[in-house]
Amino acid sequence: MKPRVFSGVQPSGDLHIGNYLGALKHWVKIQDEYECIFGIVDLHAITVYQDPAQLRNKIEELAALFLAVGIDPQRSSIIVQSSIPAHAELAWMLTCVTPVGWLTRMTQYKSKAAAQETVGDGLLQYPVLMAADILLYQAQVVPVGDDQVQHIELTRDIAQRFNHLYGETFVMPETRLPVVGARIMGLDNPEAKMSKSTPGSHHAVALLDPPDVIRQKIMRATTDSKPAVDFDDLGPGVRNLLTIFQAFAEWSDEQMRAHFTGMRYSELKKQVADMVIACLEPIQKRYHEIRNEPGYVTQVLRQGAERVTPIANATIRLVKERMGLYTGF
Ligand code: AQP
Repeated sequence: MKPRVFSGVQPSGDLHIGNYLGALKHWVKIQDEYECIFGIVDLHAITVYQDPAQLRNKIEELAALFLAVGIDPQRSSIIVQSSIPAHAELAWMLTCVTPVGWLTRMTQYKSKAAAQETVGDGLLQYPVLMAADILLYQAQVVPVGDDQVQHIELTRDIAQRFNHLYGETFVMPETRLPVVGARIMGLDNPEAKMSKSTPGSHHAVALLDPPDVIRQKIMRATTDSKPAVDFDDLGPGVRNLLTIFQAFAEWSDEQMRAHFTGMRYSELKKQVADMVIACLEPIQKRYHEIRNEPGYVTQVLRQGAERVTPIANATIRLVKERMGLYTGF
């Protein structure tokens, strides 16, 4: 049997090249090696307010984007988290074994809470729900970007604590990071990661941005006061642009040095924009085709839910038995 993978994306805004290079691009590549479950984690998205009509639309958009980047629904299961009640059910059971102190020290909680007027309890519980997503499917591997490493470590802590209290139940998941592109930074501020929820006209390149918009955003990217690329003294903005190019082009470090050393920043930006536009073009084309196939996305999501529900139900039953909850019928 192939080892199992779970990973997800929140339908919380426009999917950007950070999400793609940090996660989705690698999901596509591991589909033969693993039994993959890829989630549109809408219950996570509502930890901060989402406009209901927009959220519904974003869920479908994200499913179509999963397909457009190359997730194959015959080999991998694409699911919407809220269509499988076991995610929320297991999250509650795990909440009951998770010390609050583990949650209040999460970096993402601290930064997202700081941006809210009223902090919902869901924002604090977010990593427990993420642990439930992973442990529900007894996933061995979780391919994510660098910002999620702390949450997967917490998932392991929660699994360990549960196993200690109630007996061996959960498989211990491992984090899988991309070698290049694990943390793409904002184009406007290369000190902070590119994020769907960060405002700013040229903060992020969305996967569905038209070519002229992509070019404009990249040409405006923050660099530094030096004139040209010096690999021995790279500022964060230039490093970020080179990383974006390298992750899309899949070039070696040697190729990067040979090609970009001494290149003026305006030419670097032009070449990064060309590469991003060329790589996103087929994805965008496929995306529009998929959106024009009535019923296709719904069918994929239904098929995904049907495929994974038996796995989820088996875990819930096991956890109930372990905890002494009612399993009489
Ligand atoms: N900047 C990034 N560089 C590399 N990988 C990234 N990921 C996110 N940002 C970057 C990875 O994308 C996957 C999906 O992320 P998510 O939707 O679950 O939420 P997130 O990590 O919180 O991403 P965002 O874009 O910052 O969304 P918001 O603003 O809604 O919180 C994950 O594997 C993540 O590591």
